[in-house]
Amino acid sequence: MAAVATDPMHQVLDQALRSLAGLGGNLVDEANRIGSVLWSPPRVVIVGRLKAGKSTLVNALIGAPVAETAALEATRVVAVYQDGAPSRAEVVDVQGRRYPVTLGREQVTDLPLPAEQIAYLHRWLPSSAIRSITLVDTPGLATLTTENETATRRVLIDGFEQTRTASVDADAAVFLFDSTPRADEVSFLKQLGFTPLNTLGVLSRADGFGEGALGRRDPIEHAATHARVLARQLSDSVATVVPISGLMAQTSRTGALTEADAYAMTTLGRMRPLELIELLESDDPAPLDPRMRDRLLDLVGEYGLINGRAPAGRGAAELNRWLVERSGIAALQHLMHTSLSQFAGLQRASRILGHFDQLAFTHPARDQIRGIAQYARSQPAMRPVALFTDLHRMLDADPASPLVGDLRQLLLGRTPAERLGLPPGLNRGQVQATAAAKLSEAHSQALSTMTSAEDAALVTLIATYTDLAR
Ligand SMILES: Nc1nc2c(ncn2[C@@H]2O[C@H](COP(=O)(O)OP(=O)(O)OP(=O)(O)O)[C@@H](O)[C@H]2O)c(=O)[nH]1
Ligand SMILES: [Mg+2]
Repeated sequence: MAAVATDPMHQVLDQALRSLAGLGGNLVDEANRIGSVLWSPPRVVIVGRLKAGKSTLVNALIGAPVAETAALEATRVVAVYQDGAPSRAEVVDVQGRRYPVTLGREQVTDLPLPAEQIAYLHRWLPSSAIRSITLVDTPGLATLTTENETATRRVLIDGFEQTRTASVDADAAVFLFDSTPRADEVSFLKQLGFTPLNTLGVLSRADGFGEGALGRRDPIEHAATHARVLARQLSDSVATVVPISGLMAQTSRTGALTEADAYAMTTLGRMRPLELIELLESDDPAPLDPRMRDRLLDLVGEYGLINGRAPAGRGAAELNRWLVERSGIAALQHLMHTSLSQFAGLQRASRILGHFDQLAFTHPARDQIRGIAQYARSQPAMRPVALFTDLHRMLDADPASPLVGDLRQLLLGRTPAERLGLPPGLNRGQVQATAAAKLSEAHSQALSTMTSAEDAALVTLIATYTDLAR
């Protein structure tokens, strides 16, 4: 992955792994194992309630109908979708053993093991859409289907009924809900161990939000407004909330729509929405035949049929463009490839340094290993990793601490002023004065810390404010 080789953080970690391998013995294998994590794209797991639209969204993001979606059939196993050729799949059992799987056209239809023995399905397909992010689809969370929930927990939550070999090692999450998430869903999300910076909320099924396609408000506009409310309510758990119609995104991004579909939609003319839906629900939906009616509802849903007739009049390409635009998928993809990837990278780097610590704990060469990790941590390029690791620990130890807000701001800000939570337009001296004030505050706080997380956070904050005050 030469594209990221120039990233200074990767360079520091790569150098540390070379030093680790240089110690010889089994550390060569360990370094290679950790290195393969370092150089693979971040893994983003899609989680949420049963039938929230997770697999539909996965297909939309990949641009191919690889994940099974259905009103009745639930996703039964965790599935990792990774760019790679040839198109193939393996099943990984709970012991980490791999078994080849035969593919149907695009989807996996037969599993070689009973679902409860499977940790996850590993699917490779050549697709540029997943070249820089690997996607992980999961069975939905629901109190009624505990076996599905167990499958998701097993590979995502450290130490939950699993060996490390069978973990998918996700670096970030997309959390899907089609209304306000339930408390048990939010608590599940917290157990996954991501920070709000590497977790995106998605308000799914935006095309049916509120009163739906026949309601007084446009459901997609309504969903957008509600997403902003949810983003504030869930700010402890997610970076933001993006409204999405996964269905419209899937149809438009997988190329499912044909010119005949667009033409069939135009034959519905300018009928009023309620009349149109009544017609679609009748036994004889002429001018459509029942098969075309079912197909169109599957492809674009009620909202798409009512509102897509005008763009459909300009042909399938225009209808497709309209579906992409209304679906909200571009905004989600943008966030996934910018901030979510960035913070996924920090979580992964933090985990890699954690591997060094674990090795140092058990290995005879512990002093050398500890020295390598310490040297890596002291490099300026690793400062964001330290801030992120401290944020992570503080969220566990004391989420209400004011240090949480400081760490978060330092990670999110792009300019020194932003990082200190200052408004734009201040001069350099004012920014430096604020950093100096924060620095002396951190020094005095460091005299009376309550937890080791706070101790560590203040060390990082002092180093960071010292740089900013200079
Ligand atoms: N109208 C509409 N329907 C959707 C949308 N997303 C998904 N659906 C439908 O909802 C049903 C379930 O979608 P899936 O993508 O399989 O949901 P899931 O979250 O993967 O479900 P499980 O794996 O069973 O938890 C399917 O019939 C989809 O066509 C959407 O944005 N709008
Ligand atoms: Mg599914």
